[in-house]
Amino acid sequence: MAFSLANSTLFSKPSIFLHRRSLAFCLHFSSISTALPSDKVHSPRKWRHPVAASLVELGGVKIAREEIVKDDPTNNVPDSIFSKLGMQLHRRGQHPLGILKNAIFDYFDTNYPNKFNKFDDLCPIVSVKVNFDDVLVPADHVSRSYNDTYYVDSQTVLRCHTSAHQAELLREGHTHFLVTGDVYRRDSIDSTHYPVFHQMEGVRVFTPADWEGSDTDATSYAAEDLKKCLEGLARHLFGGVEMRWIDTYFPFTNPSFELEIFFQEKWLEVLGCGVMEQEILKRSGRTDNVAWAFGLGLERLAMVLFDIPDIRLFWTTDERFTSQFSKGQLGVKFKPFSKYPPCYKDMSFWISDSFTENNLCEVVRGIAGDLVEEVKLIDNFTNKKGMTSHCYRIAYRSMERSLTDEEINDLQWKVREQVESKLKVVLR
Ligand code: FA5
Ligand code: MG
Repeated sequence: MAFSLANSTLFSKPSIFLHRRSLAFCLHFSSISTALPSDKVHSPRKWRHPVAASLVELGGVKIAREEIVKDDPTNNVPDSIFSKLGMQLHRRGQHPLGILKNAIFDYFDTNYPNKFNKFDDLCPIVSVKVNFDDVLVPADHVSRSYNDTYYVDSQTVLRCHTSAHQAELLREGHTHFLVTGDVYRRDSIDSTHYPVFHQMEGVRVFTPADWEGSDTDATSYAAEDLKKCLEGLARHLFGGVEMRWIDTYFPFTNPSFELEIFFQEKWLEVLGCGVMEQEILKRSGRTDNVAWAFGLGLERLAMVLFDIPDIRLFWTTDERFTSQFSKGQLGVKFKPFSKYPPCYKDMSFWISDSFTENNLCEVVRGIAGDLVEEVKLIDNFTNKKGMTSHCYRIAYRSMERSLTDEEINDLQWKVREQVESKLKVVLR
């Protein structure tokens, strides 16, 4: 199940919380950043099992694989995730995410000249405190669980949202800022969810002078300004597009909203936002102020903007994809290269109490990498003895080539083996 920071309770608690020294190397802001070259390997083997580098450079700091991927119960970061650290797709001017980021910057630069400070290389390895506590995420919130978040150790996570930087930047005195970065979540597998994606956070602080002239209260003033700003951004990016506001809940904003855009015959959630909880402002020494904040899902917006049908495509180095985009070109529509056939494999098993869909997806991704297109629950029943059976359908499909039966059977056998041994389920 995809978690959203809108959810409010913890369904599965992590079993062990050892207290260990947390990583200090990256918990400050970085200023230099080097995007690692993505591997240009096209052979099926490499595509399926990306070989993780042993070192990544984040903000000028070199971090060894052993610091991030550990055989330790307080760590749940797999190699496939480590290999994405430092890629910084949002900093590549020719990449759809970089093009989109720059278009959003243009909007803010035009409408609020010299107002918004921009940060796009803050380190994604952050403390539990800044990722959750500082933005008032309750102790029992589902997003804190090991099922939903990648923990480096019990006090350190791969940020699950760019909101992790809100409080720190406010404390440093920033009142208008945009933070772009890669974020990490254990999540379900389908065309709009990926365990690494990119967000842009926006925050604007108002002082009493801003709203006192209007005939509304501070909160309504900020909420109205927020919606106006984001609707303007949507018009800037899309021209005309069908969209709607949904009321929702976030621990860090009140009121809170989500914006949805109609895409591929469905409503697609592209951002969360709201009026910042007063407590966050108070703790940063801004008792008399109000603020709005938003968090955009860059892949989701880019999918609509460029007509990109599958979120995995953002990570491909296939030139048939990358050559279709160029710096500053917003209006381009992606032309799919030939679509290769999917192959479906069903798998039924009796679940155990500790079974979760995110754990299943992690196992499947670990084996099939980006060859897995979707993992979907298609049947679910409980028998008279109280045993629950799940049937999942796994869709395998490469975006770059046809897969052979042998290759898929091989993957599926490995999945079955690991699902049984790692997830403690009984295959039927
Ligand atoms: C948040 O992450 C909040 N921090 C957003 C926010 C910021 C709200 C500031 C209020 C104030 P949420 O979990 O809904 O909210 O994610 C925000 C956006 O990220 C979603 O709307 C969606 O566009 C994108 N997103 C979420 N999960 C995924 C995923 N697995 N893959 C791709 N995009 C995703
Ligand atoms: Mg959401």
